[in-house]
Amino acid sequence: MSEFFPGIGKIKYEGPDSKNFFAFKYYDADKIVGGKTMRDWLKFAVCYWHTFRGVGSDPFGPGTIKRPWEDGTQSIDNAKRRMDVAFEFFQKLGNPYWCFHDRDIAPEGATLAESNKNLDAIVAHAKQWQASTGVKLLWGTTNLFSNPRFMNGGATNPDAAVVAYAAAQVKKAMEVTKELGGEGYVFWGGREGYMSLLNTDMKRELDHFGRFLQLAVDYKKEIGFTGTLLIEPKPKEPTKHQYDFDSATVMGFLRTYGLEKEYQINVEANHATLAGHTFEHDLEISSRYGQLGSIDANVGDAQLGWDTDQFNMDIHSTTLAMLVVMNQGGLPVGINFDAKVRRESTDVEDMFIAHIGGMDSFARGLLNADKIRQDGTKAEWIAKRYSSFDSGIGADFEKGKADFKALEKFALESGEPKQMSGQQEKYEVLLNQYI
Ligand code: XUL
Ligand code: CO
Repeated sequence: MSEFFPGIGKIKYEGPDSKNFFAFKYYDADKIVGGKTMRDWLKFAVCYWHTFRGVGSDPFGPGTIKRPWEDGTQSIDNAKRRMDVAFEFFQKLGNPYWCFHDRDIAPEGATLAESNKNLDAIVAHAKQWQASTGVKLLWGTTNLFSNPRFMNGGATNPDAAVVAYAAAQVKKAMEVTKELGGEGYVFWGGREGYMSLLNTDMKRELDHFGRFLQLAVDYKKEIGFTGTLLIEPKPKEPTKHQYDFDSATVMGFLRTYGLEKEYQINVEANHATLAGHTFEHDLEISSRYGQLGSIDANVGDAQLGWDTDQFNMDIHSTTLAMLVVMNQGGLPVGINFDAKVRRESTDVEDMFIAHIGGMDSFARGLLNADKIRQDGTKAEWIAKRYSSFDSGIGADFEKGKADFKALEKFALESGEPKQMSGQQEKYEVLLNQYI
C-alpha cells in the first residue's frame, strides 16, 4: 500500500517549548485533566468534506488546491484511494474520530439506487479501515444542499417529490452511520429556510420540518441506531432566513414539535457569530437547558460577514468554550473540526499544521478552563452576584412563594436598592491571567 504523506510521521506530544510544527505543544491525549483524559474531554474528529473534498474554490475563482492522489474522476477507485489517504492522515494525526456527509465519501450516481450502491461500496471500505486502525465515526450526515434538486430545500421543499427524495437520502445515511458505529447523526438544514415570503408558506414548511425530524426519530428507533440525533443551527447562508437560526431558536422549535428529548444541539462557532452571538453564548444556552451535544470547531473572521470556517487558534475563545464543556461534565458526542485550510494554503503539510494547531488550541483551552474551575473564582463571583436570591424575598420569588403584592410590599419597605457594580473589567483582567 503506498504512503501518501511520506515525509510526515506520527504526530507526537513534545510540550510547549517545542518549535516543531509537526508536534503537539499542548494536546497530550493520555494526560488527565479534571478527572478524564484529554482524549475523552475533546473527542476530536476530522471532517471529510473540507479536508478531503475541499479544493479552495470561491465565488471568484476555481479550486487552487490540487491533491496528488486525486485523478480528477468521480470513480469508485478514486473515492477508495481518497479514503486510504484519509485514514493515513487520521493515523498520523491521532484524531480518534472522523465525520462525513454521504456525498463526500461516495460519488452520486445517475439514480438514487446507484448512489446508494456507490455509498455501500465506500462504506464497506471505510468499515475495514475503521477496524484496522481503531479510528471511529463521530457522526454522519446527509448532503441535502449541493445537488440542484435541493435548490428550494430538502425537508422544507415546496415539492413533495423532493421531500421524499430527501427522506430517502436521510434514511440511507442513517443506515450507514449505524453500520459504521457513528456516535451521532447531524441535521444541518443547508437549504431549510427561504429567500422571500412572496413565494413561501413559512408555517407549512416549518410543520414539514417538524414532521420530517419526527420521522427520523421513528426510523432511528426502528433500526436500533443508538447514536445522538443533533441539529446544527446556522442563521443565514445559503438561504437568507435559515429556520435553525441559533441554539435558542432550535430549542424553541424542538419544544413546539415535541422533539426536545430526541435531539441535541451541535454548536458551530462560526454559525453562532453569524447569528450575532459569541461561540460561548450558544454553548452556554444549549448547555444550561441540557441540550449541548457536540461542537463544530472553527472560527469566522471578525471583519468578514460570512462562514469562513477557519481553524480556531484563539485561546481566549477555546478557554471560554471549554469552561462550558467542563461545567457540564463533557460532550455526549465530540468536537469536529468543521474547518478548512485557506485557499492560499495549498501544501499537504498545511492540512497537518492546521489540525495540530486547532487541537492544541482546544487542549490549551481545556487546561485553562480546568485552572479557572479549580480556583473557583468565576463560579464564586457569579454565585455572589445572585446571592440575594438565596434567602428572603429573592428565594421566595424563585420558589414562586412571592406574588406581585409581596414584591411590592418589599420594595415599599426597603426603599431604593443599593447600587451593585458589575465589575466586568475586573473579571476580564482576571480571565487574562489564565490565558
Ligand atoms: C455548513 C456546515 C456543514 C455541517 C454539516 O456551514 O457547517 O458542513 O456541519 O452539514
Ligand atoms: Co458544521
